[in-house]
Formats: sequence, structure tokens, C-alpha cells
Amino acid sequence: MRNLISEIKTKLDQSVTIKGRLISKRELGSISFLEIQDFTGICQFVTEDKSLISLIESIHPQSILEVEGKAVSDPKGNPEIHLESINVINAVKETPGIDLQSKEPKEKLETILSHRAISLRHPKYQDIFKVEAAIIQSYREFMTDFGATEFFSPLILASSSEGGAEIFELEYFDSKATLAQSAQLYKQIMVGVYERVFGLSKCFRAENSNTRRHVTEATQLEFEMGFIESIDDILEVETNAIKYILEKVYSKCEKELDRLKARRLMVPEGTFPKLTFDEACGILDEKFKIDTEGWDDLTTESERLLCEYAREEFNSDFIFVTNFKKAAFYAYRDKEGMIHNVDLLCKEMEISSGGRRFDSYDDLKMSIVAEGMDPQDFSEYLSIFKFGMPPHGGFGIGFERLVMLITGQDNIRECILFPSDPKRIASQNIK
Ligand code: AMO
Repeated sequence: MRNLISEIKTKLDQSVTIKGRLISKRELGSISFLEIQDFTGICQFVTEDKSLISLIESIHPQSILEVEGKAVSDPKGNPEIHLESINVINAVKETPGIDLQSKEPKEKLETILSHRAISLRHPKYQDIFKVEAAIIQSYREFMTDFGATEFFSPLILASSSEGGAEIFELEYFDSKATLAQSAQLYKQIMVGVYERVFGLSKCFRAENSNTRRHVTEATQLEFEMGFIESIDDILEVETNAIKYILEKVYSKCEKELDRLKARRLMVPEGTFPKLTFDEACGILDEKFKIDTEGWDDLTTESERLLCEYAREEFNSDFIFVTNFKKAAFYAYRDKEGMIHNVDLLCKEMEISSGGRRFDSYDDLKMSIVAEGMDPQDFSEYLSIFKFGMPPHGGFGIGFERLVMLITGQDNIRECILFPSDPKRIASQNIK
């Protein structure tokens, strides 16, 4: 029967059978040490037996083993196992292209990504993707407790979901299809069904951006709710969702985050601070001497400065900027022409967008036409506005950007199992 590494401490002085992966081996005088990992942890195995030592010499790290031995307590009180037998289930014969035993990966990101299937076994990536899993679990918990229903939206679409030019087209039998730029239209449709909805949705962006925070296949933590009074309702839900995630992940993944040397993010009391776009431009002009005349959006540098301002002024790594001068076609504009949209910035990056949406059929149709698009292409989506939609709004958080922030990584590709960007498809180089 298989024993798990996590239960060894309860089996002291007993014989145990462990199945797992050989992580490392070393010799000290006449003693041989092995480290074996199963899904519950890592344990040290020790032997002075000459025949076992000569067998160990022939086994490469990463081999899959079944070992038997007696569980004891090492001089520091940690459980270890005195080896009695080793059965090699699957032997490794080569050395991988990535050093999996170094504390920090030594190779360049380029090399790490080209050996992605194996580099994911490095402790650094095991930690990052454990944290990622905890983030999504806590987002689901928060949203479910908030009464939102999870939905899945289609990724193969007949036309654009966000407008603009960043669309991947594909052959679809005798017609053309596009890859979804977001779940935007579908989450609004689902508000008409459940009022509060959330999802973890893929988004594809044909954007030739070779930066540390852009990829062509990304994921969004989507949310949308009905009966909002104003965008402040959205800001409140988003703040609470992020605070919940941080609280859960910081307690559940303390060891992983410490090993990753991730600085904990600063959150203020209450809702994250917010500035309107005009106020943000005023601060950039006065405090940072940046000429924002004629701006309709923020630059990367101005986002960095506003994050600096939020840290100094509000002790917050997060800051909302609302009421931009430019927006997607579905963003609600009031009678004065003010756009009710919002971006959340954190540590020099935009991590989410959101806002209130049009809920009138006529306004929305006009906005689609004004963007140079054909309302016919949106007929399914437009139909919901003929049959009763409450005032509504929501947000989409860049999931991998959030993982970057929480795990303290500088490049989004570190936080995606198989990243695609203008030079790669699913981590493999194409150029
Ligand atoms: P937007 O296009 O701003 O808004 O996307 C929302 C968030 O998703 C992340 N993101 C990306 N991450 C990595 N690489 C990319 N190429 C990329 N593009 C976007 C960012 C961004 O803030 N439908 C709206 C959301 C809404 O209004 O609810 C939308 O898609 O973190």
C-alpha cells in the first residue's frame, strides 16, 4: 500500500512505502541521501547500505521510484526514512535541458519556455502555479458567496466581441470565424438570465505587443451584475473580490510566496482609492510635470507614476481611474457625454477594465454604428436589450497579470503554463 509523504510524521518507527519522483541525490562520506517528491511534499531518504548506494549511483534525478524504509525523526526533528529497498518504476536516462535542482532557474526565460513541459517541474514554477490555483479557487468562493453564477462563453465567434482590429481570424469550414477577444457580450447576455455572473474566460488578442505584460492568449476573471446604481458598485465588488483573494492566498500559500520572495501587496481600508481621468491628468501635470493636453488614455509611464502616487498618498498598491475619454462601444455614456468606465492600476500596470454598460437598445445600436460596425453582426447580443435589461456593469481582471503581481514576477510569461505571444505559440518559438 502507498503511504503519502505528508503522513510520514504519523508513522515514526514504522515501515512505509513511498511512490514518487527522485528530486535530488547526494553523497556524504559513506552515506547517501535522496529527496523524493509526491503530490503532498518532499522527504529525505538516507542509507549506508553499499548495495543500495551503488544502485542509487545508477539512478538519474526525475526517475519514478517506489521505495520502502523505516520512518524516523532526523536530528532536527524532521521526518526522514531509512531506506530498505528501491524499485525503479520508470528510469530517466538523459539530463533535462533545464537544471531542476537549482534554487532559482539559471537559464534565460527563452530557454525555460522552449523546455516548458519540463521546466514546469522546477520548484519556482511549482510555487507560481500553486498560487495561481489558489487565486482562482478564492475568486470562485468569493463570487459564489456573492450570489453570482459561473458561466462559460464560446471562444469561436462569428464576429468581434470588443471591436477594434486586434482580432484573430480563422478558417471555419467554408466561412470565417474569429477567436473571442473577451466574454464581454456573453456576460451581459448572462446578466439577463442570472443578474450576477462570473467566469474565468480566455481572451485572444492579435496585438503585436512584445512587452512584459502582453500575450496573445490571456485569461480574464470576468464579472457582471445587474441593478447597479453607479460604477461605484462595481468598484466596491472588485475591491472586495481582490481583498478576499489576497487574504486567502496570503494565508494558504505563505510558504510558496516566501520562497518566491513575493512582496505582499498593500491594501487600504475600504474601497481602493479612485481618481477620475481628469483628476489623474491634473496630478500628472502638477506633481510629475507631464503634459497631458489632449490625452484620451493613460501611457505606461503615467500608469507607473499614478501607482507611485497611490502608494505615497493612500498606502495602497491599487488605484482606480474612472471616466476615460475613450471606451469600447458597449461602455455607457451619460447625457453629458461622460463615459462610465474604469481601469484598476497596480504596481505600474493596468490589471482590469470595467464599468457600466449601455442598457438601451437604441443607444447601443447607435454606438455600434458610430464605431463603423454592422449592428447585424451583433443581432443576438442586441436582442437582449429589446427584452428587458437592468442597469448593469462589471469588470474583467487580467488573471495572469494578477498572478504576476501576487507572486512578484516581472514577466507575464513566467505566470502562464504555455504562453503565446507574437513570437511563440503555446510557449514554442515560431520565429
Ligand atoms: P480589456 O481589454 O481592458 O477589457 O481587458 C481586461 C484586462 O485583461 C487583461 N488583458 C491582457 N493581459 C495580457 N495580455 C493581453 N494582451 C491583455 N489584454 C487584456 C488586462 C486588462 O486590464 N471586456 C473588457 C472588460 C470589462 O469591461 O469588463 C475587456 O476585455 O489586465
